[in-house]
Amino acid sequence: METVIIALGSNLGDRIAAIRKAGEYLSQISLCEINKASIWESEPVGGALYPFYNTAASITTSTKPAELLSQLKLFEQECGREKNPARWGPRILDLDIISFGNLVIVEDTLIIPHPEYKKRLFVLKPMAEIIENWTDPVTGDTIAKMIRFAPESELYKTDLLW
Ligand code: PH2
Ligand code: MG
Ligand code: MG
Repeated sequence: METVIIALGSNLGDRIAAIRKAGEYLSQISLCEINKASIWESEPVGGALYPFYNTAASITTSTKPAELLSQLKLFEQECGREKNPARWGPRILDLDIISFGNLVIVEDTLIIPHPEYKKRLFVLKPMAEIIENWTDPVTGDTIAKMIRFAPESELYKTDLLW
């Protein structure tokens, strides 16, 4: 059984409804009660255009990483996400595996820890709320350190519940 950190994002349609639906789904597939970070409103980073709601959750699973990835992709589509969306296009729901226990995986379709998360405050700040003591299995860096080095971007914690 492993603890898996999942980052959630939505910048299209009823964003809070999508995050809440994802929360129910993650609770269902998790073997133990899930930990949920706050919902943060964040400015779009990269080529994305509309503001996001972002958060993170930790779940526990005995499912293999590739299998979990396909389950999450399937659920994104069930929530109305297009199968092959444009890279920076708006999305109803994005579920990214950030870390999977202390595993390090580099495959064509799956890289763990997530290749971009260190640069993304909208991932790191929610993560820090739920797994403060976690360290990156490749670099040994703490979340606090990664937050110090991440490029600036605007985000604030909302009081929305999910
Ligand atoms: N996701 C992206 C690109 N840019 N910006 C914010 N603020 N939040 C995201 O979740 C996000 C993004 C690609 O998945
Ligand atoms: Mg993403
Ligand atoms: Mg994704």
